[in-house]
Amino acid sequence: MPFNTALTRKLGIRVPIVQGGMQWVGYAEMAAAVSNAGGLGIITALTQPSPEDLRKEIRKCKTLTQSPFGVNLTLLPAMVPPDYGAYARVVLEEGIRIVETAGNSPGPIIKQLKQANPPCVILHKCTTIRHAMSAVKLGVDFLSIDGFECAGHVGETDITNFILLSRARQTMPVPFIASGGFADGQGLAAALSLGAEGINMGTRFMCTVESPIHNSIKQAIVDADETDTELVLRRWKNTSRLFKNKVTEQATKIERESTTGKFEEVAPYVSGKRGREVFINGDKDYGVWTAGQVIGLIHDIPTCETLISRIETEAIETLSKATSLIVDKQPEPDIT
Ligand code: FMN
Repeated sequence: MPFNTALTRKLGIRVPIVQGGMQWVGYAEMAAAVSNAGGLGIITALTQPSPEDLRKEIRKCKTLTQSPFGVNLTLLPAMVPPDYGAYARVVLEEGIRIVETAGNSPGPIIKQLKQANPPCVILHKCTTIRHAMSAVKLGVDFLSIDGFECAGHVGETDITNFILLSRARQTMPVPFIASGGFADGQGLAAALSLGAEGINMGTRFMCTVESPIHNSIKQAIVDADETDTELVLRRWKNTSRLFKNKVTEQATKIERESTTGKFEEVAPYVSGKRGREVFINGDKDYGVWTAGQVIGLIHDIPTCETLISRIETEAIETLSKATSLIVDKQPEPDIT
């Protein structure tokens, strides 16, 4: 039974589930598996070393799925920033018309993507209502509201989705999806109840058969519980939620104890290169890697097809059950 929300209609997908951009995970195989299962798969642009490599990855994805898929462009502060404009140009030249944007100052990129004919549908990630409002002014089509539970860049305000989603419903003039902490159909039903048009999942998709990371890391997620993440880099106002391991323990110790407060002291511990190695060598303590509190809800490694159909069924059952709680007449009390 297909869902009918603003998200499914706009993107032409069956189930209102987006696979969020994931550095070193969001390759063509991952995106295609999600899209083939009825959700929206997303290739992560910066996982590709150059815009031309992104072109190849997009072309590969087209051979793996006939269904719509998108590209994530994450704009993060860097000493030598990537040529975002060139990545965006490739996205447009390859006919991609769904883009997930995230990070700082997305104005110029959104403008470039919106000038295409037809213009791109933009899903923009925000962790605060203030940022969401700025994104609305830039003309985004959907806000992807990332609660404090989420994996990766949680922002600095620590507001969880229970508040953020309702604030978005109360104040946002554009539709939104819920991101952070979702793994099952009960979560999807809750997000829809709070006014979202669908959900975005990252960590849950890392832990699927098609996710291109070492099986030991998927097993580490299955074995973990919701307390096994750690917030790192708050001191530098770049807070990231990571899987708690030996390296995050060392990094947070330096963060607490450093007398200089120089980022250089912690930089070797939070290196993205070592994080990438973790996914290849399967050693969960080799470097830092991103995961959300939702690891506590993940107990298996299904295919994307199995996962998405299960979420679909659970959401339908949950929403029907909720409807059945409304009755014509107040029942007799259980306690006599
Ligand atoms: N979000 C981005 O916008 N850009 C990224 O490069 C990115 N990399 C991620 C890498 C990993 C391994 C994970 C788990 C998440 C990443 N995210 C990134 C965040 C996800 O797109 C998504 O917003 C987040 O995972 C939602 O929270 P959840 O993990 O609780 O589902």
